[in-house]
Amino acid sequence: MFKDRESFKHEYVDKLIKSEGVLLEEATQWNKYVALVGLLRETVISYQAIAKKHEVAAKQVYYFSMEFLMGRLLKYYLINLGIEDLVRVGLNDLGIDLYDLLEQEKDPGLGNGGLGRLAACFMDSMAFLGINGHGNGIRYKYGMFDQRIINGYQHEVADDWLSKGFPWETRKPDQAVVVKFKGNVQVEVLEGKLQFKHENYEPVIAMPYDVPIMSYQNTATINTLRLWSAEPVPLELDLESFNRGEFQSVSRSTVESISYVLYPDDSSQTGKELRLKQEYFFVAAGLGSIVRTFKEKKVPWSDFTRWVAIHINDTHPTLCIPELMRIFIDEEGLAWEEAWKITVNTISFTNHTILPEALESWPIAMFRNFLPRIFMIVEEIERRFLETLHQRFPGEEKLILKTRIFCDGQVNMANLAVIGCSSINGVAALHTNILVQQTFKEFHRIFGYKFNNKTNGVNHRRFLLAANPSLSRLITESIGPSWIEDWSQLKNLQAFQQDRSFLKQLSAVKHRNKLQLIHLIKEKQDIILDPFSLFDVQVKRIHAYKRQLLNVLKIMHLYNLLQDNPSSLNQSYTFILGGKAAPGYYYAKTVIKLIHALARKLRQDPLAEQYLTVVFLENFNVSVGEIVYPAADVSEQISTASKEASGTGNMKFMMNGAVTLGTLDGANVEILDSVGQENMFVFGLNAQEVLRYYERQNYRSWDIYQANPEVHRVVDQLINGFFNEEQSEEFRMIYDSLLLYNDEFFVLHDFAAYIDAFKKLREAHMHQEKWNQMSLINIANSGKFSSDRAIREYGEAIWKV
Ligand code: B1H
Repeated sequence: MFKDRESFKHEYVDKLIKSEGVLLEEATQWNKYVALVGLLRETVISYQAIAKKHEVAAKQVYYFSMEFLMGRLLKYYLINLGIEDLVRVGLNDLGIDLYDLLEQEKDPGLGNGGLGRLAACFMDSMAFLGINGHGNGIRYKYGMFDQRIINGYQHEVADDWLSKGFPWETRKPDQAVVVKFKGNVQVEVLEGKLQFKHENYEPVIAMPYDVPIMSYQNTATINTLRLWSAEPVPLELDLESFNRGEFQSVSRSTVESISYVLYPDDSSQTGKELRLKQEYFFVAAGLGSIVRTFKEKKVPWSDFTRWVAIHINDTHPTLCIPELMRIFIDEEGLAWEEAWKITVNTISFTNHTILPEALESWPIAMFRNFLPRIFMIVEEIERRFLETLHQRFPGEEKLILKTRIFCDGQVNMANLAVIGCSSINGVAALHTNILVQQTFKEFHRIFGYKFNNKTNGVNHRRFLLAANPSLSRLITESIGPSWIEDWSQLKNLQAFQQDRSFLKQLSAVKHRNKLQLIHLIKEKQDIILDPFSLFDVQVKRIHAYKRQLLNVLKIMHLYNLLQDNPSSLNQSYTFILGGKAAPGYYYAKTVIKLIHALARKLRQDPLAEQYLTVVFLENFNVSVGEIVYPAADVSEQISTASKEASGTGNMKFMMNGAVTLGTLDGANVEILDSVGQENMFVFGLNAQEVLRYYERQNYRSWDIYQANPEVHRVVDQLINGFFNEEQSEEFRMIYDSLLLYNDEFFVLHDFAAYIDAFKKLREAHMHQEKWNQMSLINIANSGKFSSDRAIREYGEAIWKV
């Protein structure tokens, strides 16, 4: 790459001239940023070219996901290439501050939350471990909206992230794919075989944009994230085929709407037409390009599974199953049985949620209209599936009802996915157990061998090495640098448990990171925080099951304690909450307003102000997360047990030394296994208890409200003018959710246990050294939650690479 600083400077100035057409003196910050990215991208893709030349033929993994929350790439790639210092100093010589260029970069928000960020972490770990693993997704023109808070209310602003271009991507017109919607299917018999001809369809050009993926110091494996953009068919082609009556013309705007915007709701599905179009669009495009590449190998179709693994990230890409069948049968002339065998063995599936409102289904009429040929194939898949069911489980009507694909006028995507894949995994041990015992219990009887667990992981090089340089330095000074490439080495930090000087340094690091977060909040929101206060953080999407409300009620309770006895708190607490609400999710938006109302109330009370501060972090995203995780003392992971499939923020906090206050939900259970009871604050109902309540319907929130005066008091304060005398009805909906609608998420049930756990936490925090030990033990045991561990498991057990 760059031999030394001088050669970097030379190449950089040259790049500015050749690609941006400006001399250094004339260049804008944007020019300077684009030139630097251009240099790095060229470097990375030249490694890719070299790697391809030397590559021994290897199996390719394709990770299909509607979402990839990549985060900013520039700083991360400088670290991965090992040239951060060289570039910083070189730019400095040229009068450029690297920090300014880093700030030019947009954070591509092509995802909602955990599911999209998991896909990004997995891309890194595949490249790190030398797996040829490529991402396949959608290049949304508008990503996740920007959140603005005005007067305590969330407003959504379109995320025009491509306005000036995205310099990491390369458009590949030679690799475009035509995707066909609607129309009708003609069936003919040719040489004794059925032939299916799709006519009068609406064609869309899928245009790929490739982003090279390189991980830490591994120049031998450069993978590709391929994102598809929808474009109209070129006019020449259009006229020609149009005259032949082969297909229908579609307006430019109808076509472009397909890749126009990310659906910003990660917890409910509306069955909207456009979403179904998006799903088929990126599935058909991706498979078209995979099959094209495979055919260049000139090996028989029976070898497909040896060379290709396709993974579907939740059910959103489930159409991979019928689409691969369509390609094999209609385009390549395979028989059904052979096509089915290859398809099932090639595809694997991860489930990310058991929330019923998030499980995907499509009205049959809509499905048939948009995808007539795919519909026929899904019908045939179900026909054959039911045939085997009747043989294996005669007379078991309930089994059939729960596993069939077409039911109540809907196409059930999860059932299609389970039937058409070879592996189904949950994302944490508890979640997988619930899948097997509840959600898919009938399927478990039929396909028990398909089910397995792969506990999530996060990229510790992004969320520890890159996001927390102070802590990384301390770790490397103590145990050497091998932890960067080998997560299991973090365990060696345990040896420093009794090392006073180490523990002091650990708390100094935390202090420094708090100052950084304080700086950010001052700049962005003009709020000043106290670095000596305990930072208690809950950042994640706003959702009833994640129970931001429980956190709010806890803070209100602390306020009440203070009112009753001004010396009841002997230290200052800062509660930081952040996250986006889906635009149509009125309850979640009301919770955001409630958090702001509470923040104001505390600010206006001179006594409370000394002890309790609430801040709502505006526009939480990957970049903000990278500042927040390293600064947290306490990680709030308080979802109703059984509801959070895994959680991944919990892991990011843990590896940055925050202590978890949480329920036994998702991966919290495994965090507890790793650190032990003494190093985590656990409370509340467990999953079994929650599920039993649902089953027996014998929970009465009213009884708790009546029995517990502290609960009674905070619940009343939601509507008695405590926040605002004029608008005491503002939070009626939240009040009603707790009492009138019987508190679906057991907020009142868990309140007392939560307060109690927080009290223990407060006491623990008073012993500074003890607290620092807890923090250390969390870091030392976080290695298991690296996505390197998760991807190694996927590679070995599922993809067979
Ligand atoms: C998760 C989603 C999700 N589970 C629907 N399900 C979406 C569902 O746009 N949609 O329609 C988008 C996303 N996301 C999360 O996945 C879980 O809630 C987390 O617990 C888990 O950690 C994460 C990664 O596995």
